[in-house]
Formats: sequence, structure tokens, C-alpha cells
Amino acid sequence: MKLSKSKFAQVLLAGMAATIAQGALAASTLPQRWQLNMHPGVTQTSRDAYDLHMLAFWICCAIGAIVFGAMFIAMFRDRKSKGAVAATWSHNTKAEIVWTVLPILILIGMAYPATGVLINEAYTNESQMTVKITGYQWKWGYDYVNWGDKAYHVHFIAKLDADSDKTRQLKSGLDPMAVKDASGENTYLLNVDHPLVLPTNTKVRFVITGDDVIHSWWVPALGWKADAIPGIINDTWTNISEPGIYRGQCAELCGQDHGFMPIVVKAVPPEEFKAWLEQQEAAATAPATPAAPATAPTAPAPDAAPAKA
Ligand SMILES: [Cu+2]
Repeated sequence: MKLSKSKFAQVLLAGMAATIAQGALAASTLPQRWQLNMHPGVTQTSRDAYDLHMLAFWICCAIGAIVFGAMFIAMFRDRKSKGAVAATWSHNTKAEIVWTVLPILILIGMAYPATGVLINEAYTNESQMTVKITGYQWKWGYDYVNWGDKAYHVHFIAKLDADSDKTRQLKSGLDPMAVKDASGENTYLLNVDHPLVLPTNTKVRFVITGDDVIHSWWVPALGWKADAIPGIINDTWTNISEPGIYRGQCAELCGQDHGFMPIVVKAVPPEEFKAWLEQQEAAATAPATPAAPATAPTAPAPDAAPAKA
């Protein structure tokens, strides 16, 4: 397993290239090779969660450095070969108070900002639109309830995209790595036929429920996950700052196809969203107005009656 100098340089360069590529792909919220940290996400909630995670991380680093530092200094400086003799005292009230009170203070220091973030996340008032999300075995239902003051009747089901579905079949012989979206990103089991389209810079309230078993709606870039429980309505909200495609998955083991019900959120600027929503609304309400099928079945009826007589 000896690496020659040139081979070593090649490996090093490849590693550096991968790191640079990761930086270039920072805009993507999909996990990247060699990614070591969480993605900060695209909402204030997700950035708050990221900041809390970093706060806890640095506190852990500081504690680790102090504890292991003290341990290694003691082991090195006071080692037996240097003639160190162990102390004989066993209790020290002052030290015990310090190592009890200090962790309590650290925990309070971490819990205080975390509670603020949780309270903010639960505050669904003053939302500008409402979307109802329903978990089914094994797909997601979306209902656009309102946007601003206007009620909407847009409803659709989002399920695993055809490419992933074909590829996942037993003995399909298809290559999962070949399932890609328009940007060339591998989206095997991460793409749906109808993404949830949402406007950016808009406070969107979600009411989330389940139709059969417990599911959980989770898009990491938005910063939270919410259980979809039959008979219960959970509500939460988001406000996406950047247009883009954000992917997630059902995060509650919900049956044999649990791994095949991804979530895709497509965030677009409000003007684009308005046009899309109006188009969907027109399509949703259109069939009722012309009542085309109603005229067809009535026509044969008079013929049928005399024939019978
Ligand atoms: Cu599920």
C-alpha cells in the first residue's frame, strides 16, 4: 500500500478538487461528497437551527479541549517515571459545586436560545398562505387552501417520479446513478412527478395530517420536520428566501414503501407563483363550468325508453 510521490500528489489534488467542487455546489442543498457539516438551509428557521447546532458544537469543542487537555497534562507532567506520588484526598466540596453548577449554566445558556427558536417556529399567525399536506401510503397530497384573502381549490398528489420508480423495480437492470434532473444532479428516489410549488419571501402556513399511518414531512433545507398523524392536525410554517428546488423524504417509518415517497419543494418568485397558481386554479375549477359529460349521457336516454316499450 505504498503510494509513490506522484500518486500521492494525484490523490491530494483529487481531494482538493473535491473540496473546491463542494464549495461551488454550496448552493445545492443535496448532500455532497466530503460534506462534513449540516447545510444552513434557505429559511430563517433553518439558519437559526444551524446557529444553535454550531453553538452546541463549539461548546462541545471547548469542553473537549479543557477536559482532554487537563487529562493529558496530568498524565504527562505527573507520571510515575517522574516520581509523582498520588494525592490522598478524596472529596472537595468546592470542586463538586463548580462541576455541578457550571454544566447547569451551560445547559441553560443553550436552552434559552433553543426555546426562542422553537417558540418562533410554532408561531403560525400572520401567514400569507396556507397549504394542507396529507401523508398517504406512499405519496403526499397537497391542497392550496388560500393565498392572501383568496380561497383556492388546487389539489394534487405527488408521488415518486417515473424514472426512479422504473429503476427501483426488482431486476430492472437500470442504473440508479443514471437518474438525474435537468442540472445533472443524481435524484434517484429524490424526485416526484408534481413538486410542491411555493412563493419565496412569503410566510406559508402548513397544516399537516395523515390519512392512514403516521408519516413525517421533512425537507432539511426548510429546517424542521413535522409528523403527519391521522386524526391530528399539526401546523408549522416556512418562509423561503431563495428560489430553488429543495428535496426531502418521509421521515417516519410508514410501511414497505416508506423509502419511496420523496418530497420536492420548488420555490419561485411570487409573480411566477401567482401565474402558476391561477393556472392551476383555472384547471381545477374548469371541468365544473362546461359540464360537458352531462349532455352526452342524456342524449341516448329518449332512444332507450321507446325501445324498451
Ligand atoms: Cu411515509
